[in-house]
Amino acid sequence: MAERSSRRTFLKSGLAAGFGTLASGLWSLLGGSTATEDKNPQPLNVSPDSSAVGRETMDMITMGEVNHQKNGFDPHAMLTDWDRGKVSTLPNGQTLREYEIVAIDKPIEVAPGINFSAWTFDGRIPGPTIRCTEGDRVRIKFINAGSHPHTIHFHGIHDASMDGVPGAGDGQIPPGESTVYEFDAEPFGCHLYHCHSTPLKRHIHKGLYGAFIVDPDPTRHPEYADAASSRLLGSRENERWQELMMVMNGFDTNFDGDNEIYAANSIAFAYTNKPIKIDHNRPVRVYLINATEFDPINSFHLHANFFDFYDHGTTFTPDRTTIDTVMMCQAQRGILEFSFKDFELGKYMFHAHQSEFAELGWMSFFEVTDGETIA
Ligand SMILES: [Cu+2]
Repeated sequence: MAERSSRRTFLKSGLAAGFGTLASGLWSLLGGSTATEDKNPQPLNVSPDSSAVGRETMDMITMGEVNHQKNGFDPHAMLTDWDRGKVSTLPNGQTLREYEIVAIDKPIEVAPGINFSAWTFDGRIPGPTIRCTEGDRVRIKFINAGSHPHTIHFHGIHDASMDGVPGAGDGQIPPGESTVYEFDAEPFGCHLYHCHSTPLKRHIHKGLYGAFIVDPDPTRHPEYADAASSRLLGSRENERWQELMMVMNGFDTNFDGDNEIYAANSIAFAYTNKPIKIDHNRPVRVYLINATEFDPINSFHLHANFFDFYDHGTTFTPDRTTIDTVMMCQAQRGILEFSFKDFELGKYMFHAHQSEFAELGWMSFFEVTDGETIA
């Protein structure tokens, strides 16, 4: 109860102080009453007629806009900005992908008016979405321009010296220094990377994580060639898919060891304020990763539709079929596949099905269209 009341106290004090403008009507959405009924005890400091997004939407989200330009990244662009690295071919014929990632301390506006003193990879949370193909050589120069020692630990198969943890290889990289991590990309799947400096939970919750996606090489999987090709970025079979990257995360904005803001890709209600356009003619594939600190699990729930789920993305046949909710511990991830073919066009909600997380920012919409898409 102490945790819960501290989060609510944060919201109420934020509203009172005027720096936070979180509306709280989502309780009503999930609980079946409306925000303006007397029985709803939550504060609501908004004028119902003042928003372009409509009263029902406004009742459950923050007011105002995050300055994405100042943040230096846009949560919509982030859905599809695969970083392929600098590509060349090694003498043995292997594809080499080279990256340079810089750790930078930087304030990030995670909800309108709420700035979080983040530690970032390349000035963004999540960091760059590294996307390569199974068997590629990946070489990452890591420069620590931050104020604390950091590492990059990749989830994947690699040598001990490349693991990016204290006590192995170069260990923690002090401010002003750099190192190189190099390995073959395997196994194929939906993975992540994150800082592994101590104290670990501080370094992760500050924002030092990102997606590491390894597409399967179809020539290695002749028995699943079609499925493998459909995941291989740039292939003809992949073109029809609408692929999106989402990292579920949270932010402890008042240093109480608990999150006050939740989101997919960091910015509270970004995909409610501006729904993600999806073409109903093409299937959707979401690379979903849980990087949430402090809370044991996070989850993804899709409305009015169901999806297939590939845990860790390391298989060609789904682990679970026809589900509408998946839960994940920290660092768990997977691939979701679904389609809105033959569905009514319109807005379809998706969010954490921990209602509290949804109320605090992890609430989103797909806008299903006839031809318009973000991907
Ligand atoms: Cu760190």
